[in-house]
Amino acid sequence: MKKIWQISSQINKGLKNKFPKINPVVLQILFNRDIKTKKEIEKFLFPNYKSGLYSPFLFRDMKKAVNRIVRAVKNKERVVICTDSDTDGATAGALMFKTLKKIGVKDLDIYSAEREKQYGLSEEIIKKQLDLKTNLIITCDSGISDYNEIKKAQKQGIDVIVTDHHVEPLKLPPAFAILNPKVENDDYPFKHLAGVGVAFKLAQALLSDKRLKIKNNKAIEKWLLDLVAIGTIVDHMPIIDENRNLVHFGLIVLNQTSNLGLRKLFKNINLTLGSIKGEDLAFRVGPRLNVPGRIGYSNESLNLLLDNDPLSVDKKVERLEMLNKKRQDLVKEYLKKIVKKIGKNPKDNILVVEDNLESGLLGLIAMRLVEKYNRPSIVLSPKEKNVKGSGRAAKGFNFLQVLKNINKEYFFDLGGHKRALGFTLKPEFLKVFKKELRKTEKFLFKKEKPKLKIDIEMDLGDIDWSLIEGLDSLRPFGVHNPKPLFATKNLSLSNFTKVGKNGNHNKLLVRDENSGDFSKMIYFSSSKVMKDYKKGDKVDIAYRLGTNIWNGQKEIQMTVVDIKKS
Ligand SMILES: [Mn+2]
Repeated sequence: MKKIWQISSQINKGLKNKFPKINPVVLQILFNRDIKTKKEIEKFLFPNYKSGLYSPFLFRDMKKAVNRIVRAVKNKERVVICTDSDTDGATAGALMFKTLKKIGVKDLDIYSAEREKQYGLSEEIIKKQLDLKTNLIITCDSGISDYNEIKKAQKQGIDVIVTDHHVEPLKLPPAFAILNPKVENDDYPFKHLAGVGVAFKLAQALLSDKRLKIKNNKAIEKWLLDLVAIGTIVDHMPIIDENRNLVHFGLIVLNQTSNLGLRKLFKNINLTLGSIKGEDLAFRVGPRLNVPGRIGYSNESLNLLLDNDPLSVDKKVERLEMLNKKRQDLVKEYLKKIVKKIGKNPKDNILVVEDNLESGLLGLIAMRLVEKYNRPSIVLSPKEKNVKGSGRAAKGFNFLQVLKNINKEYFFDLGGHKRALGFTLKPEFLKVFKKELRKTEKFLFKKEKPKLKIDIEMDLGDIDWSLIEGLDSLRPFGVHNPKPLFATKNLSLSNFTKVGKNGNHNKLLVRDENSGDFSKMIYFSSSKVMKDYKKGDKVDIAYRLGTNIWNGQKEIQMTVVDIKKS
């Protein structure tokens, strides 16, 4: 699909003169990210652990939660953690488990929610905890929507502390305490913490509690940050404000982590401690830690993060690798089948696909359909007792508006935001749901070409090591702080050759006519695109900058993102 390039408007000379020490390209990128004043720029370029984190006691119920947990330690109560099965849930659960152990909770257990059944707490778990005489349940990355289960627990004498970051439901659960920055009457100043971020704030408060007399509490706190970095990036939280500081310091900790599960997982996918970046977490580590929640057992990633036995850790890492491969194969196979069914140019504005699919993969498949067909997509998997569904859309579309026109009685559960939906339908309403969905699409859908946001147009001669260093100061990249994208126009395509095992990639040699500079670029998965080009063509290229080690030599690597004829 051809993309429209949107090049950010250029900053003026006055601004460049105001910040003479900052590379003007870096300044332009900061400006594009809406970081404009001296104070904002300094805060962004120089993460600070002390001033960059808010006090955990800004959460409305933090004091209450801490007091309750301190009491549980003193009275040797039984405490149970309930968490979600994805990466955010697993890291949050592991972080909370380690913290509670450190502060002296002896009778401690932990559960991951079975996604197949439902998110968060279940009646089953509550019943079991009553039998086991549990006194306190702490939820991680979940709980805010579990009104009935929490009511039941509280009624029968189990206190529940909810730590979550999902949107406030219509009715807040009657929990003992709720820690969730998204809850409206909570004044916590930063709204975009991950589930693991909220768990970390509780850990911070607990470890600093005078009554618990924790030695080296600040060091213990910092060693938890590897988990925070992973959960925050993989859960697609905006890497701004407090998250930027947590992830910045989290990556420093992670690159010297003592967590055996992480060390072996990294090693298995050729990530070297000392050089692991945010992108590695997003694209390499994340899929592997997410996969058990999709097609394996819900607690597998959590167990890996808590395991200290080398032999069993090896087995767990191998199993994640196997599951990840299986996940890739399944998605490929499903997509092939679906694409065959709906053809090349479907007439529907919102794609609705229905098939007997693994429910943990629906979101991934919907996302691929959005990429392929450039329209909102909903994937349904009808089973006898329920119909699992997942929707994805590109920027500019709003599922929440779609939902306004659909009866909520059709659903067992429903959650999501503008561009992503997850739900479970009651099977008897499947037909009418699809019908009502069709009615909404007419007035909601604007077909637009996908856009590519480009930070700055440059000459090839502008690229040097000082720029690469400047770009590194913008790390960690992630949501709301994407890896910078550059464009150079009117290049001569001097040569290009197929590379890679199957010749899928291309190596390009281009020449800047103005300066006479030559540059090599790599263009992944480009065998189809490059068929339309020949040597000598005039081209515009959008690319990213990074580094690569080649024969022991560090070199600047330019990675093509898009190419056009000039
Ligand atoms: Mn989460």
